Amino acid sequence: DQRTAYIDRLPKAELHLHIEGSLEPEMLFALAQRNGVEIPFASVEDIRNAYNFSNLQDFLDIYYQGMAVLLTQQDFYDLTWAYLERAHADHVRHVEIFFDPQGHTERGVAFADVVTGISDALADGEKQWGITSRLIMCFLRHLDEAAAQATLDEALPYLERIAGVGLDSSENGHPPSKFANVFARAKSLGLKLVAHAGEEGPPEYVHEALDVLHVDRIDHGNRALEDAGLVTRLAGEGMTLTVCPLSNLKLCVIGDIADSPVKQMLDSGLKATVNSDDPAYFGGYVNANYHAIAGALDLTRELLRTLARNSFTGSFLPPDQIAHLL
Ligand code: ES4
Ligand code: ZN
Repeated sequence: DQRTAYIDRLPKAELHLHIEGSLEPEMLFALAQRNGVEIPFASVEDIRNAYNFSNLQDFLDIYYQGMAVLLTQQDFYDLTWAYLERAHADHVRHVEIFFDPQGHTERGVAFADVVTGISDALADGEKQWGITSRLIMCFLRHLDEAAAQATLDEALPYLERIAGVGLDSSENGHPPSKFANVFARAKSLGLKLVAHAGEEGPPEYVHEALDVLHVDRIDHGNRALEDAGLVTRLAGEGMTLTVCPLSNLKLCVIGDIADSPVKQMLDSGLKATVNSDDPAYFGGYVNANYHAIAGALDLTRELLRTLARNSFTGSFLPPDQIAHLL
C-alpha cells in the first residue's frame, strides 16, 4: 500500500546492526562448504528451522555457532558486501555497523582479517552507492574486562577504521559497570561509546551505561520505560535509542509486535530509531522493521519521517554531513 511505498523510499540510516547477524543461511551454508567447516545442519532449510528463540541467550548460542564459518578476510568482505546490497535496496544512506572481534579471535582468526575485510567492503560500498559508514567494535560482556582490554590493544593499529566501541552479548549478570575502565580508555582514545542496555536487563543498567560508561547512545533501551525519572533524563539529554522491533519480537522481549515501545518512546519525547539488529536471524532488514511497527502502531507519515530523521541526527556523522542527508 501507500505507507509501504513511503517507508521503502524514505532515506534512512541504520545504527544497530551486528554484521555477523546479517549472515543469511544461504551464505552460512556456502561458507561452510568453501572453508570445509562442519556445521550441525544438512541444508539451508535445516538452518532456518533452527531459528526459533525464547530469549537472548537462546539466540546467542546459535549466533556464535553460525559465525564459525567466517574464517578469511574475503569471508568478512563478502558478508559485509551482501549486507550493503540489502541496505542499498532499503534506501539506507548511512550505516553504523557492530562487529564482535572476540567471537573470531578466540577461534584463531586474525583481528586484522576481520577489520580489513569489513572495512574494505564499507569503503567499496561508499564508492558504489555513496553509503557512508562507521565501524563499532563490540566487547562481549559475558567475558571479563581484561579480555576487553586485550581486544582494545589489538585494535590500536586500526583506529582509523574504528569509530567507536560497544557492549553486547548476554546482558543479565553483566552490568555496564563491569567495563568502566575499558570504556574510559576507549573514550580517551577518541572513540565513540555505545552499549546495549535495557534489552533484557533492568533500568539500572541503562543508568550505569550513562553514569559509569558515559555512552553516546543506548542500544535497545526498552526497559528504560519502567523508570519515569530515567525517561525524563534520556529525553532531556536527547539521547538516541536504537530500537529493534523484529529482534524484540523474536527474542520474546515483547509478546506481540503491537507491544513495540517505539510509539511510546516517541510520545515520551525520546529519540527512538528503528534498526534490524541481526536481520538474518530475526526475519527482516530495516524496511521490514519499519513495516512491522507502522501497521501495528498505526504510525503516521510524520512519525515515520521523525524516525528516519532521528537515525541521521543520532548518527556519528559530523553535523555538516547530516545536513546534506536530511
Ligand atoms: C545481540 Cl540482539 C543482541 N543482544 C545482545 N547482543 C547481541 N549480539 C548480537 N545480537
Ligand atoms: Zn544488538
